[in-house]
Amino acid sequence: TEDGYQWYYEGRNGWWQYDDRTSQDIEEAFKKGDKSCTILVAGYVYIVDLEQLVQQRQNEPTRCRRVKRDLATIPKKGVAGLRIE
Ligand code: V3L
Repeated sequence: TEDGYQWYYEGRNGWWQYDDRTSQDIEEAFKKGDKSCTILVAGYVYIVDLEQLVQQRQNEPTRCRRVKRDLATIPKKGVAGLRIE
């Protein structure tokens, strides 16, 4: 985002940055004070719970990952599954 923050979801041993568009959508919901935000990932609907700070696939609550808002400059695994190397 413009103020240098991004949204991340948890991987096995680090954090993945959301793709830019999704990160912007989550940020918009966050700034509005929404409790949750619906996103689409590879054809699946996920709910980002902005109070619990988790994302969950709709109707599949076992598919749950922590999420966080942090500086764009933190170490990360990559963006939306594409590794940085
Ligand atoms: N953006 C992109 N892909 C996602 C997202 C998202 N917000 N959420 C889930 N997936 P689940 P390591 C992740 C993918 O939670 O080695 C990473 O992006 C998810 O991809 O059970 O464990 C990597 O590509 C997974 O492939 O619904 O850190 C991959 O895991 C699939 O959706 C491995 O990362 C099911 O996730």
